[in-house]
Amino acid sequence: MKITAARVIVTCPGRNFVTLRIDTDQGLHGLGDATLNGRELAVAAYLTEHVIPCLIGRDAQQIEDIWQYLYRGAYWRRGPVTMCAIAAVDTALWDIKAKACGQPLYQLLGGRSRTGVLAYGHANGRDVEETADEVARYLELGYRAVRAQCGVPGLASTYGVSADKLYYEPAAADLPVENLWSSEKYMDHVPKLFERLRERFGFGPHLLHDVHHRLTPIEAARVGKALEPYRLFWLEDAVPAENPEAFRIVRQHTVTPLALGEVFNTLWDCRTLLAEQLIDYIRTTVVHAGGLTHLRRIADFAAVHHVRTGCHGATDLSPVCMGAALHFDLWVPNFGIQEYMRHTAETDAVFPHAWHFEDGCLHPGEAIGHGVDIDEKLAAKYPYRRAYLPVNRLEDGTLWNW
Ligand code: CS2
Ligand code: MG
Repeated sequence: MKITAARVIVTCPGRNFVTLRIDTDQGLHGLGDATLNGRELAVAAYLTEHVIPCLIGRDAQQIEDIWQYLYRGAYWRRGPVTMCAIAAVDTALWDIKAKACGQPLYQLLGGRSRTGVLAYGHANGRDVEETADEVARYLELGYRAVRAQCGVPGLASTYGVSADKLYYEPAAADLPVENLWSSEKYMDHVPKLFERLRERFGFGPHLLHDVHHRLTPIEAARVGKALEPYRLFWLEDAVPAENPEAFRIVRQHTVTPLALGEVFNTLWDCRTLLAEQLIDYIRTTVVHAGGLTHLRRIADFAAVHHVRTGCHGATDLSPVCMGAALHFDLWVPNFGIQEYMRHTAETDAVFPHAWHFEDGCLHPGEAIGHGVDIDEKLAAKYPYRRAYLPVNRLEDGTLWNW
């Protein structure tokens, strides 16, 4: 089966998405997500200028060889742009292979390992009570796991809190907006949020929280300890992850489960954290970690060290990524949980898909391939619009982690 053509589709139904389509001489096509929030055109160019010319004429069935060719053969390895591009090719080729077999993708990975994919939604509010009301709404929607993010008194904004309650899109059009941050104010406030949530909802629902890279190791240890009475499912991105040794400090001080890795793009980024069991959930996902071929390797290495998966699933990961991730989640033996930030109706119209949400779980469906397609005519109605993620500063102006 030869690759005859490939093209990049950039569309912006409310936010930018980059999709790779690969066509073959047997009339089958596959799709892969190549969206990197705020750097979309970098990946689009990498694919168009440097990857697609090398794909034409290759055997679409040789998924592994093409992965190795694009990774080892590029010389300049790793990094979010390169690995997003490889992920898009890999996902499209798995989509094609499953279609050629007439099977839903999860069957090619090893079949289902569970009845459904436990998902978590995103409750957020300006203050504790509004956040608690949003948690109640997600529980009424059938979620059994809810991430809670709350405004911090004295700060005009903080990560994860938005005007729109069902959709969260941090990227703003044109140039980066600047936010102000105070770790002290945050650390004083966050235990109050979870004390209230457990008081109102008890210990039935899984509660999660995303620190979003903003604390030092000892601060993260302090927050982890302070949250222990509220038994979080996980505390995410407590510390920026370039220095994995930082988590040796956090781990010594708290039994609050730790999640990390949505910004990682290869197994080598995760290796120390997994080998030393410094975390409990690995957040790498299909679009940013080299596709299904590489994500399976990360999951297997994690499984050896009792670490479970918790794939990133924010609005800026397209429905193509979500579709492929759900097939991975249904198969992967050391599954933990899947993030599920809903896409808007505009986005869902551009990307018709087979998955659905029911009883707290996502289900990929039985369509062949990963079950997601793209309406290219509709996609063309939404031209690219430059957008950036925010930039964060401390109150004295010091540039900080967003
Ligand atoms: C967040 C994301 O979903 C999450 O856990 O960390 O919203 C993240 O901020 C965005 O994906 C960045 O593009
Ligand atoms: Mg996160």
